[in-house]
Amino acid sequence: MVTCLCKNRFGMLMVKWKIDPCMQAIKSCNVGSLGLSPSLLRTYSQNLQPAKQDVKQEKSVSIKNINYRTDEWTNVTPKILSHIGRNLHLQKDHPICLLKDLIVTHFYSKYTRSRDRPIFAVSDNLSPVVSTHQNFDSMLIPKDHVSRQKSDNYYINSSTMLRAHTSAHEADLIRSGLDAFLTVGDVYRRDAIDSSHYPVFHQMEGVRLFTKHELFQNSDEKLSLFENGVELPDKQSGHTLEATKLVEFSLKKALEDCMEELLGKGIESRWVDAYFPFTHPSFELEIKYEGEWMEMLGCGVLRQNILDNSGANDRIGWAFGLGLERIAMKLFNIPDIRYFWSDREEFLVQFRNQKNIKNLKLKPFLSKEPALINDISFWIPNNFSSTDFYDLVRNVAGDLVENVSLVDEFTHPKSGEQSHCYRVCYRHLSRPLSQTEVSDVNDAIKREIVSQFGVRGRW
Ligand code: FA5
Ligand code: MG
Repeated sequence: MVTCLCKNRFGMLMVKWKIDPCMQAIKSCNVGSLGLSPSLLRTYSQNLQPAKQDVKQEKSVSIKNINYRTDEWTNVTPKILSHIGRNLHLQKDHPICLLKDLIVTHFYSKYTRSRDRPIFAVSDNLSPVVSTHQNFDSMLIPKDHVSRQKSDNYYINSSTMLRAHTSAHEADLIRSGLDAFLTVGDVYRRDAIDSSHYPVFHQMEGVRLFTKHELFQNSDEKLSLFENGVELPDKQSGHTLEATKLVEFSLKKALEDCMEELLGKGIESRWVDAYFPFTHPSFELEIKYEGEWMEMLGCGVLRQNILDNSGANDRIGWAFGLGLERIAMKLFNIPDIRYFWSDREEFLVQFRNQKNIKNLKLKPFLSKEPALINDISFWIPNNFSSTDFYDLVRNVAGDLVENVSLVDEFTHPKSGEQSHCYRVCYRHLSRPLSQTEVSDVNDAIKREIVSQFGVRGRW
């Protein structure tokens, strides 16, 4: 374990305990392997050429029968686009769908108005194709903010993208008049490759707004939601401290109750201060998973500008965004995020027609084959980001790769050229991998590095 300063994708530095990536690579090599379909395995071994991935060389890209023009921002790949429409959160008996239903049922039954009508509205079929305005501007993310980088997102073109979070729908849903809602959907990010990160995953967004009377429960006419104050670490300039504290309490209580309902009373969890451009104060909830703290969700008191811009200027509110895969991993004892995309019957059958979902634990069905590790070093091109390499690896090797970590960086003392060394950890899902087989995949990755990045390898 090492202590380090780390950032969430919205940029705030936080001191956290984090396992060294190198150690993580080695540690996760002991985790059980996954279920790839035999046909997919044949594809890997017979055809090591990556799918044609330069969508931007085409004039347009078609998604759900709609054509979008491409431009210099386009970086979606056919592999990523192939996930659109899978909608794991809508597949009956899929663990992501089961978990979504458990959370929705919890919110439906716990928060009701007269005659048991649920307070929260639920939407789970909004298109993942959104405008950059929805994904960023509507959530007050500045034009030059790091989280907009091409290296972190999948752009269809300069103004359209695959949503990077379900927060992309918040402003629209508030504008439509909703005061309390849950939104579930697939989100897309160029991110790390390891057991808890996948470029496509599922988030649930929750928002609840309060009028003055709802928040203070008509207790004291003198209390108010708003003031003309200054921003402090625990409140926004336009909010009173008492209103903020009540909203924060309501938010944390709602999430703690939900996690307790799902994962049981004894779970080890902790709140960590965080930063998001769209909430203040902001928090993340971490839960112990296999001995390590795993971040499950981000949340906070919504920036008042979002409510003002969406016609809800007389209200104050909270919002959260949680990662369904991470919670499902904890709930069902699923050791690796790639399982969710597995079409192996041994995996899916364990969730089918089950009654006691909350007590369901995945029974290991795969032998623990040893992982094979290969290091790849190359001179990096200008404007290179590690996520360019992660995308390339996913394109060539798919889910055969369990983990990739940057283990060394080197700058040539004379030429100033920089090189990166990545440790790629391979593990087959149902059978041992031979070193020859892995070498073939590894060589295909190297060929692709040279052709895509136009650089020299160091192998
Ligand atoms: C967000 O996406 C914010 N929109 C959440 C939010 C909403 C904050 C509303 C405040 C108010 P973040 O990038 O931390 O935050 O992602 C939220 C959760 O998604 C994480 O806590 C984690 O559970 C999950 N997550 C993030 N990246 C990945 C990934 N690559 N694979 C799987 N799950 C992920
Ligand atoms: Mg986060």
